[in-house]
Parts: sequence; structure tokens; C-alpha cells
Amino acid sequence: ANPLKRAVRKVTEGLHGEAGGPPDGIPGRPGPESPPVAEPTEPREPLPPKPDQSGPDTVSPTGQPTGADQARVAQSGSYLTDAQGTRLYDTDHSLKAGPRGPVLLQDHHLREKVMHFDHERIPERVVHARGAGAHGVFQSYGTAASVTKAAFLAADVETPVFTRFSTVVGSRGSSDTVRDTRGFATKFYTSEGVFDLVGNNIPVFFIQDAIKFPDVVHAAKPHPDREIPQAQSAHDTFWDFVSLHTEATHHTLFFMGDRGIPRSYRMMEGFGVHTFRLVNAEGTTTLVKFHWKPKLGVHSLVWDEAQIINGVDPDFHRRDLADAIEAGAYPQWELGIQTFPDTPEQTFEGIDLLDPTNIVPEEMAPVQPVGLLTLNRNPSNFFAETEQVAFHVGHLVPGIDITDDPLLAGRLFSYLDTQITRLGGPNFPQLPINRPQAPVNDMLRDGMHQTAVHRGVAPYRPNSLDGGCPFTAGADTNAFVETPVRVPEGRKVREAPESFADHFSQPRRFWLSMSPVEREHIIGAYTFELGKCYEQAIRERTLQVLANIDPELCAGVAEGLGLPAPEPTVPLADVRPSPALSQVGGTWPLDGRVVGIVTGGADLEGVAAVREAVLNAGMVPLVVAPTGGTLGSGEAALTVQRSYVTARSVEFDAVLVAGTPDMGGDAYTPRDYKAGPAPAGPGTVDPRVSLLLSEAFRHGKAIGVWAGGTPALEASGVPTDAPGVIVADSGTAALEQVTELMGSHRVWERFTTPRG
Ligand code: HDE
Repeated sequence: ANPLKRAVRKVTEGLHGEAGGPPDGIPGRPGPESPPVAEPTEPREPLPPKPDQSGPDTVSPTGQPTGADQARVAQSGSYLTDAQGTRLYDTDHSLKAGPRGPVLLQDHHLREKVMHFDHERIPERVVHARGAGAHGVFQSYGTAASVTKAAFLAADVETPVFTRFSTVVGSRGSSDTVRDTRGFATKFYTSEGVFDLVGNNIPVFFIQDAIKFPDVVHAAKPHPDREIPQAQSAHDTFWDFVSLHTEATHHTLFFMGDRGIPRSYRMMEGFGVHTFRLVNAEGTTTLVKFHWKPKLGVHSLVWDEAQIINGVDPDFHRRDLADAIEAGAYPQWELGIQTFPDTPEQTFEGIDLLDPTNIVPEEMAPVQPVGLLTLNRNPSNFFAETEQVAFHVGHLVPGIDITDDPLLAGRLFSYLDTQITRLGGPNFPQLPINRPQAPVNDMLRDGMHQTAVHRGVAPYRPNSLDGGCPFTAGADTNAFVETPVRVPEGRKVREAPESFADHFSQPRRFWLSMSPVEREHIIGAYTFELGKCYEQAIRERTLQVLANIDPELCAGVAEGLGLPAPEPTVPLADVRPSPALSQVGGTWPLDGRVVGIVTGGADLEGVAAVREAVLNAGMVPLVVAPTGGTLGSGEAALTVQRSYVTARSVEFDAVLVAGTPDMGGDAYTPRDYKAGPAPAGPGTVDPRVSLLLSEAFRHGKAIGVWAGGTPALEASGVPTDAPGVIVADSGTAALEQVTELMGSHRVWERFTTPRG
């Protein structure tokens, strides 16, 4: 059978099961009152690490292989020890002068244990603090070989990678589904050294010059007095800044759009944002922009759904990524490049390629696929891998070089600098997750947390004492040689080029490229965000920015704010839309999508068949029933994954309901009042099910019922003849139609209601 399907089965039966008791009794020391608990007296060998959870093969910073076990497994042996390897006989009681006496200062074990605990936290990233990562592999197609000599982009090369996705503004503990830009950073452990592609899910940035980064981040972060709001842009300082600093307009418009609330990390595009310079073996250069294209398509949540998820499952994106990988539904992206001739002007069809607030529409320069990224392994330890991974735009390999984008220049400084605070010193490249897989032979020495034992006496060049080693390489022996581009001559100035001054024509292109439903979402987003600001002047100033993009956009937001819509102060740009910017349209694979199958006990056979069919389609079925446990009995018993108390529609991409789940006995009152006071009695539709259905309907999800489910729809305010609502004869027939609808992600026709 298909291993993917088997793995999905494993996850749905194991991970999500509410059935079954707690794990086996945890061994512990019997207390005076507690009954004795069996404790193993014979130490056993620890279980070997799961083969699929080991770290990447690494070499030490001195180029020596570090025995596999040493690199991968922090712990060995069977007995508990202290940090020095001395065996311990008790780690549950401090050393005291008698059981009721004072704790003694001489307890060196207590001191070490608590000291280490006190220092477990490191500073979170100043931006992109909240994230999730995964290991994987990058398979190159070789199609980029004519434009770059980078070895990992030659034909048929497999390169191990680690990717970290993130939000930007929130703290480490903030929620996943806030409106924000998402980071998309990938570390390629290539044979020529590490290459980091540190991108975002939005192809442009707020600022054109790195010197403005502290300004935009200070504006977006919580207000310094009360430290609110967390992980939100809906506040005065953010809108104050972006309304005054109009080069932020394009990026702001992008994340007021649906890309600000992705459905999943697996369903986001990624962009290198800046223009990079590729160099081939002959030394010919090409300017490029990097794109990641998700195999599953680009999809988003709707705002209301994102708000509910913030409370119901703040780890929604993190969980989705880990579950999909665990289930074998490995997320994949194609890496692509847009290529442009490396002319002295560094423009393409009039678009300044050094201005990171610009895109080049795909219709003008197609994205050419150069390889495939597959994320196939979850980290074994969040801190060691996802938290300690250190990306840097200056981690480049021969064949990939930078341009004079002033934003990129500042990043080349910042990403090294920030690690000193975050990871406590200059030796962070020695952390297992950051170690190159190419041999390292540097002359960097000492420093905090030095873990390498360097050999030799002459870490300087030239030397004779170490036989002149190590030698420098040349371009023909894979050295990174900067492209000798001509530096434009000029005076030393603090100025931007004139071409950076147009802040509205590209945003206008974005707006014109949106479908009607996406435009409604954008208007709703601005109305919400500005509605949360206190200062009237900030709202008015933002309306002026919107008027300069498009009158419909401005009028929509002005109406919601109850303010007059101003006239534009610049001529509206005459730009053609770029259809590739819209997320609506197309049919997409459904791997790892989640289908809720609700039953109050009706047609269990049908439920089992639907479950099987969902699994066979490579999706994740979650059976929802009044309580946890199992449905039916014997061989055919079905495990319940969600009870009415734990289920919420936002977890599902589509909902199927068998029959009309009712309130059962006349005295029954639901324990969970999320649907308000509930009338009881047979024939009364359970309000938790009708809440689930009405939410799924409101969020544009496909809904299917069978076995007498029509009253359930009616009680939920879901018209049976509405688009994307299926009433079928059997569960599998309902699923078939629902699956087809899911291919377009949402039932877009439902979003016709006026804003507000
Ligand atoms: Fe970053 N950025 N950034 N950034 N950025 C960081 O580095 C910075 C920018 C991006 O998962 C920091 O290690 C400056 C653009 C991602 O670990 C820091 C400027 C883009 C991540 C930093 C920018 C990004 C970061 C914080 C303006 C998209 C998370 C912690 C010149 C192309 C990487 C760290 C991860 C992280 C600085 C602008 C993407 C402080 C100064 C543009 C995905 O160094």
C-alpha cells in the first residue's frame, strides 16, 4: 500500500485520538501517602534515536568528522548523571540537615541543576521570533547551470536543507495566525559551503534602505509604554509610520491582502525580495529574483477564521507543518528564478531592480523552475535546531553574488551582528544546526563557547610553521570570488535615486490584479486596522495613501471608517494587472487537507467508508462525535478524534455530517456553552454542531451531508441550495463532490455579502 496513506492513518489514529487512557504509569519515588509505584531497578540501555530524527551529518569546524553519535545524541549511557558525568542517586530531594531541616549550601547537585535551569532561555529574535522549522532536501534540475556555477544548482544534485518559517512582529509565544508577513528562510548545506536564502512570503519590503529598519520595526512592535498590542499591526504607531513613509505602501497592501493570513506554511510562496547576481563558469553574470512556488498552491485563511484559530489553536501553522510531515504529506516548493540582463542601469522594462519595493510581474519575466525543495523531517529538538539556527544573507556560495540593493547591504551587516546577542558569541556556526557540511578550515580562533579543538600553531597567513597551510583557492578551485562589477562613481551622499520615488504605481498594479473577493478582504482589513487606531489624523493620512492607489479602495475603507474619501494627490498610474498575484482560481492538490466527519451516531458504516476514502485521497480525516472514545463496537469500532467540546470548524478544510446530530435525552445540557444556552431534547439539533456548520459556511468551506442531514443544515442557517453545500445519498457521494470543491480551496461564490 501507499506509504503516505499508511502514515496518514498512523497519525490520525495515534496523534489525534482522544480514546485510550494515560500512558503507562510513570516511575517515581513513592511518597508517604502515594501507593508504591514500580520503579525499574535494573538500568536498561536507552532506546536508540529514531533513525528518521537524527541531525544532519556534520563535520566539525576543524573539518574532522565528529563521530555520528557525538554530533547527534546529547545523552548516552543508562544512568542519570550530572553535567560532569558523575552518576546521581537522587535528583528529587535537596540535601538537608534532616528531613525537616534547612537545605545545605554544599548541595552541588542542586546548585548545578537550578543554575542550568536559570539560564535555559536565550534572547528571542528581535524580529521573526515566532517560527517553526523542518529538515529536508533540495533536488536541483540543472536548469540554472547556464547562469550559475553554484554546485548545488548543477544537474541532479541533492542538498540537505533546513527551512524556518516565521511571523515577523510577535514574540516567541505569540499566535501563528495573526496578520503579518511570514519569513521563509532556507539553509542549504551545499558541498561548497552554506547558502542561506532568507526570504519572506511577500515579494517586496517596507523600506528601500536598511537604515530605516529600526524605524519600521519600532513602529510595528507593541507601544513602548504598555507593551500592547502583541503581534498586531492594528495600532497607531504602525499606521502613523506607514502613512508618513509611503515607500511602505506596496508591502502594507500585500499584507492587508490575504497573504497576511496564510492557511498554512505549506501553502505560501517565498521570495528572495532583493535582486541577486548569478555568475556562471565563464564569468557571465545575470540578475535574478528568487521565488518559491508551493506545490499545494497559495492559500489563505479568512479573517474571522484566523481570529478564532488565535484562541482555539495558537500553534495552528506549527502543528500543521509538523503533522503533515509526520503523516508523510511532505510539503514541496519549486525554486524558480526570474532572470534579467545585468546591464549597468540594473533595470528591467523600466522597473528598478535595486528597489526592493518593486516586483517584476511574472507575465513580464516568467519564473523558471530550477529545483525542488521537499521538507521531510521534523526537528528532534526545537531549541537545538529551530531556535538556534542562524541565517545570514551573507552566507553565499560561488556562483551567487549580491547586488547594490541598499536594503540588502544593511542585512549583510545585521544578520551576523544579531547572533552575537542571540547566540552569545561568534562561534554560533559550530552549533550542530549551523555547521556546514563542506569541510571548514578557517583561521578563526577562541571566543565564547569554542567547541573545536584546533590543531596547528599558525592560525595566520602567510606562515611557514604549519607548512604554509591552509592554502587559498582560486576561482577554478571553487573559491568565492566577488564579481568585479563597476562601482558607480559619484559623491558621498545620503540620498536615494530618483527612481525610488514612485511609491504608488506598483501598489496600484497589485490592487488591479486582485479578484473582487480579494479586494473585499483588503478593504475589510484596512477598515479593521484603522478602526483600531485612536488618532483621526492617522486614518485621514492613510486614506490619502489609498486614494493615490485606487478610488474604489479608498472609498471602501472611507465608508467603513465613516470619513470622506479624499481625491488623489498624484496621477493614478496606468499599469496592467499581473494575474499571477491573485490567489483565486485554479485547482490544487489536497495532500494533508483536513476533513471533519461529524456524526451523532448515524450511519457509522458510511462514516467509516468516508474516513477510508479521505485517507486514500492523502488527506486527514477527523471523526467528530458527542464524546471522545469509540463509535460502534468490535472490529468495526471507530476512534473518535474530536468530541463536540474539542471540535471547532476552523480546524477543517471541509465538513461532512452524517444525519442530524441532536441533543439526545431531554435533560441533557452541553457542558460547553460556546453556542450559547442550548435547548435540549431529541430532535433538537445540537448547537455545537450547528455552530460548526454555520462557521464552515461563513468561511467558504465545502459542506456535505447525508443520511438525513438537511435539518442540521437548516438549524445552522445554511441554505441547502447555497453554493458548495452538498446533500447526497451516501457519505462517499458527498465526499466526492466536496473533494472537487476543495480543489479550489474555498467556495468563492459565497463571499458576495457586502463589507461591514
Ligand atoms: Fe530580516 N532580520 N532584516 N528581513 N529576516 C532577521 O536575524 C534585518 C528583511 C528575514 O528564521 C534578524 O537572525 C534587517 C527582509 C527572515 O531565523 C535580523 C533588515 C527580509 C528572518 C534581521 C531586514 C527579511 C529575519 C533577526 C533590513 C525578506 C528570520 C534574527 C535591512 C527578504 C530568519 C536574525 C530565521 C531575521 C535584520 C529585512 C527576512 C535582526 C536589518 C527584506 C525570514 O538580523
